[in-house]
Amino acid sequence: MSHLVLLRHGQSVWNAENRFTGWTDVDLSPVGEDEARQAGRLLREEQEAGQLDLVGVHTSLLTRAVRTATLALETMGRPWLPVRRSWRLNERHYGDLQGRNKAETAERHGLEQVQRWRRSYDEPPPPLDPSDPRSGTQDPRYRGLPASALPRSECLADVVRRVVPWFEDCLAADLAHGDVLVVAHGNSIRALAKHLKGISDEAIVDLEVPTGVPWVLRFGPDLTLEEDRFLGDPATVAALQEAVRRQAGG
Ligand code: DG2
Repeated sequence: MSHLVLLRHGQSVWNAENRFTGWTDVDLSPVGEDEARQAGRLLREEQEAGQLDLVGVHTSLLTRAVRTATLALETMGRPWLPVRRSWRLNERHYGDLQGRNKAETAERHGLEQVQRWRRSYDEPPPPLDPSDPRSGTQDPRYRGLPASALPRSECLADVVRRVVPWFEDCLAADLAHGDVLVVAHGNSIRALAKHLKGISDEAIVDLEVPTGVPWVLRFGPDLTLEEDRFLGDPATVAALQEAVRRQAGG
């Protein structure tokens, strides 16, 4: 038996400003730092109750996930756990929407269109122009990737295509040795959960992942998913999920 803990980073400064973020590298807000520590406290309680014994950690290459992992591990008393990072866990690339306010974008394009860009499985947002300074081609963290592999916009199906090989090549082997924490993003976690829980293309539109709330998945032999639960008060978690759903309005 092993556990996978999926943790969306704490609130970022652009989450606080209700702006589409994607691959933009923004830091945690003070609220996000508190959420990361609170996630660490919840994980420590699981650990002390004998329900969890982390052997390793994975994060994206984005600062908000890196710092969330650091703060949570310090709080749970395991700052020494080995950590690996991959661009494959990055947030879905939000294309030309990156930097734009979600509610203002809904006023301009209509709420229905914005919700399709946010949640439909296969409709990517408008792409970034390759010459756009937001395209990140000079960013040293992606120097191992050919410029042609850097996304200019992604739908959730694109994220599934980059996350599933990472799960099979990297995470599945780790889970054979014990419990693992993955600190990532709303949509890279939705993509992973879609694969692990077998959620259909239609039903995935309803899955919302709040910031800073650990989501524990328990696996049996042969990586069969046996149970999954968010840590913390269920009513509070449901209210946080609803707040994410309504970020563009409605
Ligand atoms: C958010 C997700 O990603 O936004 O890119 O704006 O998890 O890195 O804060 P994160 C973004 P929504 O898809 O929920 O609008």
